[in-house]
Amino acid sequence: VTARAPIDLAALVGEVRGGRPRAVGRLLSLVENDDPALPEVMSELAVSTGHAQVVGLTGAPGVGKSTTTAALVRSLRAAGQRVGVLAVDPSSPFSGGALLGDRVRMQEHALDEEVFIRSMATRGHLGGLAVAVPQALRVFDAASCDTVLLETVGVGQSEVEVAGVADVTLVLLAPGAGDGIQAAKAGVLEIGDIFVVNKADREGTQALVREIRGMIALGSTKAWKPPILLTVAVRGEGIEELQAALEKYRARAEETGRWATRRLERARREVEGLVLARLRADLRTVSGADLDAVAALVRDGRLTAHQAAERMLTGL
Ligand SMILES: Nc1nc2c(ncn2[C@@H]2O[C@H](COP(=O)(O)OP(=O)(O)OP(=O)(O)O)[C@@H](O)[C@H]2O)c(=O)[nH]1
Ligand SMILES: [Mg+2]
Repeated sequence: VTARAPIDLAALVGEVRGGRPRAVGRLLSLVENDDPALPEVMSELAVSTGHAQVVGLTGAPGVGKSTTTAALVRSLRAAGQRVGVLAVDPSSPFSGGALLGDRVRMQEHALDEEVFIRSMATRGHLGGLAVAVPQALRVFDAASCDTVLLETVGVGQSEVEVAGVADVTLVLLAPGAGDGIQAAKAGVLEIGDIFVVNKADREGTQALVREIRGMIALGSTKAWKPPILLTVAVRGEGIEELQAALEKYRARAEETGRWATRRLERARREVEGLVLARLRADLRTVSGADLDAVAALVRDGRLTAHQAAERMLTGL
């Protein structure tokens, strides 16, 4: 076993605060690999965080999330913002692969020192997405990003989970085969703070807008009525309006307390994730009971699973 070169944490954190892209990348790798130095790193970073608005983008495959992300980066940069982009792939154990296409799309921003782009895989991460993503977001935040765009890659319930770590969630839909409301997975429509009908250059846009409007009306008890915006992301159309909607959302949410409530919920989930990960890792040592031995008793019908769980938790 070769010893890892010691990391000069103070220097690294200092460089991240200064917005040095390489340092940001290095710290994100520590997050992704669940490095033992993370607790210390995070405590160093803590004072520099809390500023960035985290914007989650979700929607069916091919609806235009990456194109919209790239267009938003352009528009936010024009407004002088520093921007982070985090593409999360919860289904893949390593970075790269599926995200390659997105990297090409992001190429125009690749040399911009005020844009940080990172793709991250969370499968196999201790504590999973609920722990890894908030920590990564904190790194962008500490690097003085004003906005962090969070795109989910892959499929599954993870979309909803990722939305849970964002300050505001954009649900993207598009007219045409397979991109409309019926294509949205269960639970995704409920999490939309802002609806974006992308590919508004296509036929069926107005019908889709009516459909979304009808659906929003059903949940009209909400304090915030989600607006519906039209975009043609490939041409950058409607993106300034989308940026304005994000600003409006933040102002409103800060006013009503929704902002703070969401961040509380996010912190709660993150702490819970860390606790559960620790419990899982410590399971054998916490009670002194041996999981394998207990499992054998369950297999042989000498303990019920409930009794076994009790034994694991209490040692009795
Ligand atoms: N006509 C039209 N095509 C668009 C628009 N926006 C994006 N597209 C095209 O739709 C395709 C998919 O766009 P992406 O941005 O990769 O979609 P995505 O949601 O990120 O896709 P996944 O990451 O694979 O889920 C690309 O070929 C885009 O060029 C638009 O406004 N109008
Ligand atoms: Mg994409």
